[in-house]
Amino acid sequence: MTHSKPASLLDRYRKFLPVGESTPLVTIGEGDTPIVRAHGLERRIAEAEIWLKLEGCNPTGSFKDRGMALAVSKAVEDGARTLICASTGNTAASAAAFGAQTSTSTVVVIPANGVALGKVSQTLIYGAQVLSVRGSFDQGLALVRELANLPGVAIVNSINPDRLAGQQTAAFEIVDSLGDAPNELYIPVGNAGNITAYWMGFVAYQKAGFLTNTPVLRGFQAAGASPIVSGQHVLSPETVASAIRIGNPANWKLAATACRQSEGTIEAVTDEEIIEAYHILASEEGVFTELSSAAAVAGLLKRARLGHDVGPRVVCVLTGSGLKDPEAAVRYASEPVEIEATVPAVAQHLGWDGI
Ligand code: AN7
Repeated sequence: MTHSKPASLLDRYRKFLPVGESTPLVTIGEGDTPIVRAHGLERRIAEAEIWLKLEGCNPTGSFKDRGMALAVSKAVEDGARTLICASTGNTAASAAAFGAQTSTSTVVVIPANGVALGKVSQTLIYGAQVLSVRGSFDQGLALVRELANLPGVAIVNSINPDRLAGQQTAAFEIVDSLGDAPNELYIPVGNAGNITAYWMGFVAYQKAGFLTNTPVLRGFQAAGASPIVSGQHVLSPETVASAIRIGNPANWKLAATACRQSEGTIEAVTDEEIIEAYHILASEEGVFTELSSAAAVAGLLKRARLGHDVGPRVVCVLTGSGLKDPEAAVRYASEPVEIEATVPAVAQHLGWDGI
């Protein structure tokens, strides 16, 4: 029996992407992530059909692998010797994985405080050079923009248009799965690349005749890191959602335009609301997502609670895996209980009679 090699993400959607005959289609197995019905959320928001796009199921545990596949394919095509990025963690891990796979050296700049442990450890084990700078993500990105001018260095942050082009594929997959676009798309916003890419993807698919109406974009920043909501840079962004602790988003203008064209909104959710949504996703949906991803669901619950019309069909983009940040889970969940390894001890602890 012969098996044909399944097409990679970039190959599947190549006619929508800037790839040519000579572009090596690098892949680590990204894309084709599950989309599941959110029955727990639907019990809370009766009027809506709610879906979760599980981007944490990408190989490095976040949505970044989609755009990184294209950015690194193009960088390799152009002869880059070094990949460089600033990151709150997920971009770093993804760049490092693709760097390893293509034998390209990878340099990542992370803020010294507050990158989740799982992201740092992944990035290190893939073999990247990790530079922890005394400063914010925004300062790291300013530094990386300067270094990217050196010959042979490719910047793989979302200011690289190939990142956005590759990330459009998530929008394509949602339409392919549901048969049309949802009415609303709920998504966390940090550097504002992903929301921009989804919009590009929906618009491209509409032009191709694959969907009837583009969705309304509902982007959410953490309240302590919400420059797009306030209209002002945030010098010292603060939130438990470390991935979106960003005070001056690189794609601010593009995201604002996308949002306006979709007749959508970018709003803020508090850390308390994010943690509540994080718990609900885990305990009512069986989906362990990272805090930043939970911001989208916090936004959905908030809009419903405030009496806004939601739906009728909604997709929430869960951008990263909860396993990235085990310390958060331990902090916000209850501790394990230590007992003797006997049946009576178990029965006593659980309050089971008659054992
Ligand atoms: C889980 O890794 O900026 O609005 O350097 O890791 O496209 O920035 C991560 C961002 C949402 C926000 N969810 O996406 C980085 C980085 C998760 C993330 C976002 C990020 P953008």
